[in-house]
Amino acid sequence: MEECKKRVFSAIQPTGSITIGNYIGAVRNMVAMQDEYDCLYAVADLHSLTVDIAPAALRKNTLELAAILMAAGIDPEKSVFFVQSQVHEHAELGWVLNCYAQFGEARRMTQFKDKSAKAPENVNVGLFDYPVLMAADILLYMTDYVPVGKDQVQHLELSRTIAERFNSRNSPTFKVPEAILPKFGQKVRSLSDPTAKMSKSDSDPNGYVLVLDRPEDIARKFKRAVTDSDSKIIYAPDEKPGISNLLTIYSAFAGVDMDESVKRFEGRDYAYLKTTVADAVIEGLRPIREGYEKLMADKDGLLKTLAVGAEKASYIARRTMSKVWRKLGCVRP
Ligand code: ATP
Ligand code: LTN
Repeated sequence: MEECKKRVFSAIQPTGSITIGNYIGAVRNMVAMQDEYDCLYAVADLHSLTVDIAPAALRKNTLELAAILMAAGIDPEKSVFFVQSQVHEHAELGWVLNCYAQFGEARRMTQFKDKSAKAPENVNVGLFDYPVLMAADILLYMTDYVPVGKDQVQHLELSRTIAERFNSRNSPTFKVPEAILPKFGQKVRSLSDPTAKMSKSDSDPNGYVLVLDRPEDIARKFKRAVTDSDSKIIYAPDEKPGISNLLTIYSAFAGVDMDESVKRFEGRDYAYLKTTVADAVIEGLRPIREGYEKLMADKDGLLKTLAVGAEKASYIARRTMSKVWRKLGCVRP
């Protein structure tokens, strides 16, 4: 009998184009897990509605992100790959789980505090509720593992709390999921402020490198990267966050471990480090850019692939929801 594979779910919101932080922190693990696990991956467009995004931008970003993820190695033949809003059960379970999340728990989420401080003019209820919808995404598929970067760990903890609460108030229904973090690169830092996370919503575009950035822009951003005053190239995230960040990015793109990275830069200066890291990133991103262009040239094909994915995801989602409605006492024919 074939052993039942563990299930993996993750999603990325199409709020903007993805950075090498997203790539190193989440996408690489998502790609790597496809061979061993039963994976479902989504473009989380409902989550993007929590920011003020124009319809044309959401449409464009959704297709663009889907193409980037596929070009980066998410394979719709191996994994179920879809757009979140095409599977209506996400919103339905989101509502149900609202009633299993406490106001005080959601209020403690640091992402909510950060994002509401950054955009005080639009602190909508969706922004507050964001982690509950994320819990719905995960629990809907009886997920075992969730590959994410470090900033999502607190949300994962809330998903676990919600699952446990539902299971104990009703009866065992949901799997209690676990976060999977990469060995290194859990928090890739901004190139212009290495104390902060690299983030695509940073107001300073020199802080992040986008997967689709042009080679000359990548080279320029690394050249300007903030380092520190001495000239030692060692991995010491607390004392030398800028240099350690460059080494982390290098390790990820050159495909070598940290010891090997540090060895390669022994006796070299910062200028050499910056150009070598930039070259590795440019080379590593080249096939993704090329794959992306090809996929975007056939938008109908892309839409069809996503529709097939949504159909497969719906099959699992429907079964979970019929269990949930029954357990809750919502009457069904
Ligand atoms: P925003 O800047 O709009 O908050 P973001 O760049 O943080 O967005 P998300 O869509 O929130 O990106 O994140 C997608 C995935 O990438 C998540 O799993 C997240 O943990 C991971 N991630 C985001 N930024 C980083 C980073 N700097 N280092 C490592 N992982 C990251
Ligand atoms: N909130 C996540 C995106 C996301 C997600 C998920 C990640 C939405 N639903 C479910 C893992 C599992 C983010 O990275 N900003």
